[in-house]
Amino acid sequence: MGSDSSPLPIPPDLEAVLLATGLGQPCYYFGAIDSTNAWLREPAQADLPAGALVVADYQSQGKGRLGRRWEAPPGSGLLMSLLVRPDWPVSQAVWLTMLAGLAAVAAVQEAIGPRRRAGLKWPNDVMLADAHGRWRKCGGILVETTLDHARISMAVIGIGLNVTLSAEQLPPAITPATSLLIETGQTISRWALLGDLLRHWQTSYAAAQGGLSPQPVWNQRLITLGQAVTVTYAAGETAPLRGVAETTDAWGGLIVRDAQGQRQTVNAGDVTLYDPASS
Ligand code: BT5
Repeated sequence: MGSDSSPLPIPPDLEAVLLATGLGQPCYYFGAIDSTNAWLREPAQADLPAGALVVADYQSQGKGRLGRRWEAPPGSGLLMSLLVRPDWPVSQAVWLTMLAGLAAVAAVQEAIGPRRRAGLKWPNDVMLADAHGRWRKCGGILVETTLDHARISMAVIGIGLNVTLSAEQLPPAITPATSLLIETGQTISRWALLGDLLRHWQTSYAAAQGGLSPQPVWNQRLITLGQAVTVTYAAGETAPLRGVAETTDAWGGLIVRDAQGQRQTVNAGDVTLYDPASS
């Protein structure tokens, strides 16, 4: 698929949202694609301007981190990628994940109203509390950067949110999954969600362009902080780390106090919130 599939005319209700926000210019809409992130990174799209947006109903090879997959049935979620050209030093790349997470969680919270809480799980999961207050994953962020002399010349901000997936459609996952429909019983418009997300992104990205770090606000939305956690590393290369997640550092690393009272910084890994009483 990918370069073989062609964009379709933009559905009128998506067009209306884009016109109302003035964002997502130009926008490419696909019925099916391999991955919205991969499409924006193809050489054929190299000259697209910052602000270009790709939206798909279905991805045959939706990407997660570390070669993992993002699975969603056709039309069940928001699958989008936004192109930005921040020209920031590479050390600021994590700001993009923070800004995307903050925009996604704000849009989700607005869409579901006060009856459920939305939050972020370090480093890139969008979470919703179920009826029992247990956190479940309703979305994920994948930021892919292109560097030029240690500066970010281009970044693709990929966001997947589960909107109308039913319980039967949820993919099996280490972090239990959910959707906005499952938690609220309501069918929320993907495009309205996209509009809110783009508006939040625009405001905080502009502030970050002016030098304002999103990290303090991100810390406030991280459900991980103050929790007992288990951190596992890619390919199980190191023994899992257990401890209490205390805060994040300026580079977005998670600072965990281990059982020996030592502070360890985790820069990449998967976090499970765990109940110390049950282990
Ligand atoms: C992520 O990776 O959570 C980032 C997902 C980003 C997806 C978007 S969709 C639009 C754009 N285009 C792309 O190709 N990708 C982006 P990670 O933290 O590695 O989590 C991946 C894991 O989440 C998988 O291994 C599954 O366990 C789980 N998972 C897969 N699909 C899911 C879903 N729909 N809902 C909840 N969990 C899911």
